[in-house]
Amino acid sequence: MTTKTIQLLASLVFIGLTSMSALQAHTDKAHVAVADAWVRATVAGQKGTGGFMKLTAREDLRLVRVSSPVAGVGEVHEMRMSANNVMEMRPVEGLDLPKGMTVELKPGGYHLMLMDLKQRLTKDSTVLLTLHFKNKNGQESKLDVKVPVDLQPSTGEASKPMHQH
Ligand SMILES: [Cu+2]
Repeated sequence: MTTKTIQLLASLVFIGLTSMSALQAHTDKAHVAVADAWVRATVAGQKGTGGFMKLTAREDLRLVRVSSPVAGVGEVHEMRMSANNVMEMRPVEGLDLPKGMTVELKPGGYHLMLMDLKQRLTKDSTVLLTLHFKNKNGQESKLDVKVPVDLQPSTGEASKPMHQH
């Protein structure tokens, strides 16, 4: 290998590293804090389920989409009473996350909808969710979160003894 090739390789590695750190800055976890996240477990053959969590953004953001390796489609949904008093859910264009305010996604309210599931989600497994945000200038950012699969919110249930004799 000539010195020139080595120099070229070195600069390629350098470019690779800088573009990688740029990517990390783009997916900066500090932008949004995630708490109490869970995804509802499914039974065999079930094609859709919900994801729930508390989100606190450190700048005005809008949650626009969710994606996951386990789901073909991910949307932000709202659940509300229809004109004829039936609870129905439907996709929304986005969910506003005002700076510093904790927004709760929960059963019966806003939630993440995972559809076209590629596998069964069993309790105590984990799914990777990528949350997609837009800021006021339309710039997109995303955040990866590993979320436990459960039958119900883990809060409050956590203190229950695991083994009873
Ligand atoms: Cu839904």
